[in-house]
Amino acid sequence: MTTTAASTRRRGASSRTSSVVFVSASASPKTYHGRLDASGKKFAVVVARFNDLVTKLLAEGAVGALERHGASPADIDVVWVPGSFELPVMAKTMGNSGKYAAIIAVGAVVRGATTHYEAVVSGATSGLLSAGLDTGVPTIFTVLTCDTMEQALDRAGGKVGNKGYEGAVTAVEMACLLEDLRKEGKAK
Ligand code: INI
Repeated sequence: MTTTAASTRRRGASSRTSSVVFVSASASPKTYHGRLDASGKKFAVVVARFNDLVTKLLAEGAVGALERHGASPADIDVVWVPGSFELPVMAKTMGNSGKYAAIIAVGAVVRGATTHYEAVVSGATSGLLSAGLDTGVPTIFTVLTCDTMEQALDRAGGKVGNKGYEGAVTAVEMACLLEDLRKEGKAK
């Protein structure tokens, strides 16, 4: 927007109050939005086997979303680990391979079924955050943390959608954003 003495007057200010003319630069910021194009990129879906009634559905949702956005099935690796606590080490080591545009970590921790709910949740949460930060590979947190199995199933293709699908869309968006920024030397 350009501010001139005339426009200041139109807004009701006296022309005597200011003799300064402000002219702002008209260039607009360059804005980046992640495209949703998974073609030509490799993705890993790392899935916890614990509560696999739920995680199988989340993983299917994730793979479905990747393919729907253009990923070739041959470019998707699905790796099963014992539980959510094991997700971070796998995400980190696979991320370090440099092969993947993003990693989707899938798990389901259900409070009712365990006394070490907090330990598993906090290990998975902080571990996956560190994995992403350490590798620079978007590491998507698709670990359900629910009070009951019913709540988990609701989020695995039930009435609250499929969080695996949503996680994979986030992965594609982040992968495309980083690709675009790296092309311009704006991200490493
Ligand atoms: N792992 C889960 O992914 N979800 C759970 O609900 C869960 N519970 O209930 O204990 C769980 N435990 C296993 C854990 O992730 C590790 O595999 C185990 O502690 C060995 O490191």
